[in-house]
Amino acid sequence: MIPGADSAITRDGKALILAYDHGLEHGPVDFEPVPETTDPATVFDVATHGAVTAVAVQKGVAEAYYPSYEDDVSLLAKLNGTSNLWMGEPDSSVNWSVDYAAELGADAIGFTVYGGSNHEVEMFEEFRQAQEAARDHDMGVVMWSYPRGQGLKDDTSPGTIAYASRLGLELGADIAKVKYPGSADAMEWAVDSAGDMKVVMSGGSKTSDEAFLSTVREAMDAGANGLAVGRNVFQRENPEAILDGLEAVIFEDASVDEALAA
Ligand code: FBP
Repeated sequence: MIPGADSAITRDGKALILAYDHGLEHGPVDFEPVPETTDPATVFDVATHGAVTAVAVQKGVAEAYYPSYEDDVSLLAKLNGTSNLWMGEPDSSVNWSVDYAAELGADAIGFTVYGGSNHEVEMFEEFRQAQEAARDHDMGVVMWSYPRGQGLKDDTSPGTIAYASRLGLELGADIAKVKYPGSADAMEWAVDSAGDMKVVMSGGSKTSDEAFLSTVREAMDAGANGLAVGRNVFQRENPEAILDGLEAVIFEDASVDEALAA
Protein backbone atom coordinates (compact mmCIF):
# COMPACT_ATOMS: atom_id res chain seq x y z
CA MET A 1 0.00 0.00 0.00
CA ILE A 2 1.25 3.48 -0.84
CA PRO A 3 -0.77 6.26 0.84
CA GLY A 4 -2.53 8.33 -1.81
CA ALA A 5 -1.79 5.92 -4.69
CA ASP A 6 -5.53 5.46 -5.13
CA SER A 7 -6.35 9.17 -5.20
CA ALA A 8 -7.44 9.09 -8.87
CA ILE A 9 -10.16 6.57 -8.06
CA THR A 10 -11.28 7.90 -4.66
CA ARG A 11 -13.01 11.00 -3.40
CA ASP A 12 -12.33 12.11 0.17
CA GLY A 13 -10.60 8.75 0.63
CA LYS A 14 -13.69 6.81 -0.36
CA ALA A 15 -14.55 4.85 -3.47
CA LEU A 16 -17.67 4.02 -5.42
CA ILE A 17 -16.38 1.76 -8.15
CA LEU A 18 -18.84 0.71 -10.83
CA ALA A 19 -17.85 -2.83 -11.86
CA TYR A 20 -18.81 -3.92 -15.35
CA ASP A 21 -16.75 -7.04 -16.05
CA HIS A 22 -19.76 -9.32 -15.73
CA GLY A 23 -19.91 -10.11 -19.44
CA LEU A 24 -16.72 -12.08 -18.89
CA GLU A 25 -17.26 -13.32 -15.33
CA HIS A 26 -20.92 -14.36 -15.57
CA GLY A 27 -21.84 -13.97 -19.23
CA PRO A 28 -24.61 -11.93 -20.88
CA VAL A 29 -27.19 -13.41 -18.48
CA ASP A 30 -26.38 -10.53 -16.10
CA PHE A 31 -27.66 -8.06 -18.69
CA GLU A 32 -31.06 -9.70 -19.07
CA PRO A 33 -32.85 -7.66 -16.35
CA VAL A 34 -32.07 -4.46 -18.28
CA PRO A 35 -31.19 -5.55 -21.83
CA GLU A 36 -29.80 -2.11 -22.77
CA THR A 37 -26.87 -2.83 -20.44
CA THR A 38 -25.56 -5.34 -22.95
CA ASP A 39 -24.24 -2.23 -24.69
CA PRO A 40 -21.23 -1.01 -22.69
CA ALA A 41 -22.01 2.58 -23.71
CA THR A 42 -25.17 2.41 -21.59
CA VAL A 43 -23.15 1.53 -18.50
CA PHE A 44 -20.40 4.06 -19.27
CA ASP A 45 -23.17 6.68 -19.40
CA VAL A 46 -24.26 5.54 -15.91
CA ALA A 47 -20.64 5.78 -14.76
CA THR A 48 -20.58 9.49 -15.55
CA HIS A 49 -22.80 10.03 -12.45
CA GLY A 50 -20.85 12.22 -10.04
CA ALA A 51 -20.89 9.57 -7.32
CA VAL A 52 -18.89 7.07 -9.36
CA THR A 53 -15.15 7.32 -8.70
CA ALA A 54 -14.07 4.73 -11.30
CA VAL A 55 -15.42 2.19 -13.76
CA ALA A 56 -13.87 -1.29 -13.73
CA VAL A 57 -13.81 -3.06 -17.08
CA GLN A 58 -11.87 -5.65 -19.02
CA LYS A 59 -9.49 -4.82 -21.88
CA GLY A 60 -11.80 -5.17 -24.86
CA VAL A 61 -14.45 -2.92 -23.36
CA ALA A 62 -11.81 -0.37 -22.33
CA GLU A 63 -10.28 -0.34 -25.80
CA ALA A 64 -13.56 0.20 -27.59
CA TYR A 65 -15.46 2.48 -25.22
CA TYR A 66 -13.15 4.30 -22.81
CA PRO A 67 -11.80 6.79 -25.41
CA SER A 68 -15.28 8.38 -25.53
CA TYR A 69 -15.47 8.70 -21.74
CA GLU A 70 -11.92 9.43 -20.63
CA ASP A 71 -12.77 13.02 -19.68
CA ASP A 72 -15.74 11.94 -17.57
CA VAL A 73 -14.75 8.85 -15.60
CA SER A 74 -11.62 7.25 -14.15
CA LEU A 75 -10.62 3.86 -15.55
CA LEU A 76 -9.88 0.89 -13.34
CA ALA A 77 -8.33 -1.73 -15.58
CA LYS A 78 -9.51 -5.15 -14.41
CA LEU A 79 -6.47 -7.08 -15.56
CA ASN A 80 -7.47 -10.67 -14.94
CA GLY A 81 -10.75 -12.45 -15.17
CA THR A 82 -12.27 -15.76 -16.04
CA SER A 83 -15.56 -16.96 -17.44
CA ASN A 84 -18.31 -19.00 -15.87
CA LEU A 85 -17.59 -21.61 -18.51
CA TRP A 86 -14.43 -22.55 -16.57
CA MET A 87 -15.22 -25.45 -14.24
CA GLY A 88 -11.85 -26.01 -12.58
CA GLU A 89 -10.40 -24.86 -9.30
CA PRO A 90 -10.77 -21.03 -9.05
CA ASP A 91 -8.23 -19.31 -11.28
CA SER A 92 -8.13 -16.24 -13.48
CA SER A 93 -6.08 -15.47 -16.56
CA VAL A 94 -4.23 -12.18 -16.93
CA ASN A 95 -5.80 -10.64 -20.00
CA TRP A 96 -3.81 -7.41 -20.43
CA SER A 97 -0.59 -5.91 -19.22
CA VAL A 98 -0.22 -2.95 -16.90
CA ASP A 99 1.74 -1.15 -19.63
CA TYR A 100 -1.13 -1.55 -22.06
CA ALA A 101 -3.66 -0.46 -19.44
CA ALA A 102 -1.57 2.67 -18.82
CA GLU A 103 -1.49 3.30 -22.58
CA LEU A 104 -5.29 3.20 -22.63
CA GLY A 105 -5.38 5.79 -19.84
CA ALA A 106 -6.07 3.62 -16.80
CA ASP A 107 -5.79 5.28 -13.40
CA ALA A 108 -5.62 2.03 -11.45
CA ILE A 109 -5.54 -1.70 -11.89
CA GLY A 110 -7.90 -4.31 -10.51
CA PHE A 111 -6.83 -7.88 -9.92
CA THR A 112 -8.70 -10.90 -8.57
CA VAL A 113 -6.86 -13.11 -6.11
CA TYR A 114 -8.46 -16.38 -5.03
CA GLY A 115 -6.63 -17.05 -1.76
CA GLY A 116 -7.01 -20.69 -0.78
CA SER A 117 -7.39 -21.92 -4.35
CA ASN A 118 -5.02 -24.60 -5.58
CA HIS A 119 -3.82 -21.82 -7.91
CA GLU A 120 -3.02 -19.42 -5.06
CA VAL A 121 0.74 -19.56 -5.62
CA GLU A 122 0.55 -18.60 -9.30
CA MET A 123 -2.09 -15.94 -8.58
CA PHE A 124 0.08 -14.34 -5.89
CA GLU A 125 3.01 -14.29 -8.33
CA GLU A 126 0.90 -12.76 -11.09
CA PHE A 127 -0.40 -10.18 -8.64
CA ARG A 128 3.19 -9.33 -7.66
CA GLN A 129 4.12 -8.58 -11.26
CA ALA A 130 1.03 -6.45 -11.82
CA GLN A 131 1.36 -4.61 -8.50
CA GLU A 132 5.00 -3.71 -9.11
CA ALA A 133 4.30 -2.60 -12.69
CA ALA A 134 1.42 -0.46 -11.41
CA ARG A 135 3.85 1.26 -9.01
CA ASP A 136 6.07 2.13 -12.00
CA HIS A 137 3.09 3.93 -13.54
CA ASP A 138 1.86 5.53 -10.27
CA MET A 139 -1.38 3.61 -10.62
CA GLY A 140 -3.56 2.51 -7.74
CA VAL A 141 -3.99 -1.20 -7.03
CA VAL A 142 -7.34 -2.75 -6.16
CA MET A 143 -7.46 -6.41 -5.17
CA TRP A 144 -10.69 -8.34 -5.67
CA SER A 145 -9.83 -10.54 -2.67
CA TYR A 146 -12.08 -13.57 -2.92
CA PRO A 147 -10.84 -16.59 -0.97
CA ARG A 148 -12.41 -19.67 -2.50
CA GLY A 149 -11.55 -23.13 -3.66
CA GLN A 150 -11.30 -26.69 -2.44
CA GLY A 151 -9.88 -25.80 0.96
CA LEU A 152 -12.63 -23.35 1.92
CA LYS A 153 -15.90 -24.42 3.44
CA ASP A 154 -17.42 -20.94 3.77
CA ASP A 155 -16.00 -18.20 1.63
CA THR A 156 -17.94 -15.39 3.34
CA SER A 157 -17.41 -16.35 7.00
CA PRO A 158 -16.10 -13.53 9.22
CA GLY A 159 -12.68 -15.15 9.56
CA THR A 160 -12.37 -15.69 5.83
CA ILE A 161 -13.29 -12.10 4.98
CA ALA A 162 -10.92 -10.71 7.62
CA TYR A 163 -8.20 -12.87 6.05
CA ALA A 164 -9.23 -11.63 2.59
CA SER A 165 -8.74 -8.00 3.53
CA ARG A 166 -5.46 -8.79 5.30
CA LEU A 167 -4.17 -10.49 2.13
CA GLY A 168 -4.65 -7.17 0.35
CA LEU A 169 -2.45 -5.36 2.86
CA GLU A 170 0.20 -8.09 2.91
CA LEU A 171 0.50 -8.27 -0.87
CA GLY A 172 0.55 -4.52 -1.50
CA ALA A 173 -2.94 -3.47 -2.59
CA ASP A 174 -4.22 0.05 -1.94
CA ILE A 175 -7.81 -1.14 -1.73
CA ALA A 176 -9.21 -4.62 -1.11
CA LYS A 177 -12.68 -5.43 -2.35
CA VAL A 178 -14.27 -8.09 -0.18
CA LYS A 179 -17.64 -9.80 -0.01
CA TYR A 180 -19.88 -8.54 2.80
CA PRO A 181 -19.39 -11.00 5.70
CA GLY A 182 -22.98 -10.70 6.94
CA SER A 183 -22.74 -8.37 9.92
CA ALA A 184 -21.31 -5.04 10.96
CA ASP A 185 -19.06 -6.73 13.54
CA ALA A 186 -17.58 -9.05 10.96
CA MET A 187 -17.03 -6.15 8.57
CA GLU A 188 -15.29 -4.23 11.34
CA TRP A 189 -12.95 -7.19 11.86
CA ALA A 190 -12.15 -7.15 8.14
CA VAL A 191 -11.47 -3.41 8.20
CA ASP A 192 -9.33 -3.65 11.34
CA SER A 193 -7.36 -6.52 9.83
CA ALA A 194 -6.31 -4.33 6.91
CA GLY A 195 -4.42 -1.65 8.88
CA ASP A 196 -4.42 1.60 6.90
CA MET A 197 -5.32 -0.11 3.64
CA LYS A 198 -8.81 0.69 2.38
CA VAL A 199 -11.51 -1.95 2.30
CA VAL A 200 -14.56 -1.70 0.07
CA MET A 201 -17.61 -3.89 0.04
CA SER A 202 -18.52 -5.95 -3.00
CA GLY A 203 -22.07 -5.39 -4.23
CA GLY A 204 -23.41 -8.89 -4.82
CA SER A 205 -26.62 -9.93 -6.49
CA LYS A 206 -29.45 -7.44 -6.76
CA THR A 207 -31.55 -6.71 -3.67
CA SER A 208 -34.15 -4.03 -2.84
CA ASP A 209 -33.11 -0.38 -2.52
CA GLU A 210 -33.68 -0.44 1.22
CA ALA A 211 -31.86 -3.72 1.82
CA PHE A 212 -28.90 -2.68 -0.30
CA LEU A 213 -28.54 0.81 1.17
CA SER A 214 -28.85 -0.69 4.68
CA THR A 215 -25.99 -3.10 4.03
CA VAL A 216 -23.83 -0.34 2.61
CA ARG A 217 -24.68 1.86 5.63
CA GLU A 218 -23.63 -1.00 7.95
CA ALA A 219 -20.39 -1.47 6.07
CA MET A 220 -19.59 2.24 6.22
CA ASP A 221 -20.38 2.34 9.94
CA ALA A 222 -17.98 -0.57 10.34
CA GLY A 223 -15.22 1.55 8.79
CA ALA A 224 -15.35 0.50 5.15
CA ASN A 225 -14.15 3.00 2.55
CA GLY A 226 -16.95 2.50 0.10
CA LEU A 227 -18.23 0.08 -2.43
CA ALA A 228 -17.43 -1.69 -5.67
CA VAL A 229 -20.76 -2.59 -7.22
CA GLY A 230 -22.12 -3.91 -10.47
CA ARG A 231 -25.50 -5.66 -10.55
CA ASN A 232 -27.06 -3.62 -7.74
CA VAL A 233 -26.64 -0.58 -9.97
CA PHE A 234 -26.85 -1.64 -13.61
CA GLN A 235 -29.64 -4.19 -13.11
CA ARG A 236 -31.97 -1.37 -11.98
CA GLU A 237 -34.27 0.42 -14.37
CA ASN A 238 -33.18 3.68 -12.77
CA PRO A 239 -29.50 3.30 -11.85
CA GLU A 240 -29.12 7.04 -11.25
CA ALA A 241 -31.58 6.89 -8.35
CA ILE A 242 -29.62 4.23 -6.47
CA LEU A 243 -26.40 6.11 -7.21
CA ASP A 244 -27.97 9.22 -5.63
CA GLY A 245 -28.71 7.13 -2.54
CA LEU A 246 -25.25 5.56 -2.49
CA GLU A 247 -23.65 8.97 -2.84
CA ALA A 248 -25.59 10.15 0.20
CA VAL A 249 -24.58 7.13 2.32
CA ILE A 250 -20.94 6.90 1.24
CA PHE A 251 -19.91 10.52 0.85
CA GLU A 252 -22.44 12.47 2.91
CA ASP A 253 -22.88 10.10 5.86
CA ALA A 254 -26.65 9.97 5.29
CA SER A 255 -28.98 7.55 7.02
CA VAL A 256 -30.83 4.94 4.96
CA ASP A 257 -34.05 6.97 5.17
CA GLU A 258 -32.27 10.10 4.00
CA ALA A 259 -30.63 8.14 1.19
CA LEU A 260 -33.95 6.65 0.08
CA ALA A 261 -35.28 10.18 -0.21
CA ALA A 262 -32.21 11.47 -2.08
P1 FBP B 1 -21.42 -7.31 -8.25
O1 FBP B 1 -21.57 -6.04 -7.48
O2 FBP B 1 -22.40 -7.40 -9.36
O3 FBP B 1 -21.43 -8.51 -7.33
O4 FBP B 1 -19.99 -7.24 -8.96
C1 FBP B 1 -18.80 -7.35 -8.25
C2 FBP B 1 -17.93 -8.41 -8.88
O5 FBP B 1 -16.72 -8.58 -8.19
C3 FBP B 1 -17.63 -8.15 -10.35
O6 FBP B 1 -16.52 -7.33 -10.54
C4 FBP B 1 -17.46 -9.52 -10.88
O7 FBP B 1 -17.85 -9.62 -12.20
C5 FBP B 1 -18.37 -10.33 -10.02
O8 FBP B 1 -18.61 -9.64 -8.84
C6 FBP B 1 -17.77 -11.67 -9.69
O9 FBP B 1 -18.61 -12.33 -8.79
P2 FBP B 1 -18.44 -13.84 -8.41
O10 FBP B 1 -17.01 -14.21 -8.68
O11 FBP B 1 -18.79 -13.91 -6.98
O12 FBP B 1 -19.39 -14.56 -9.27
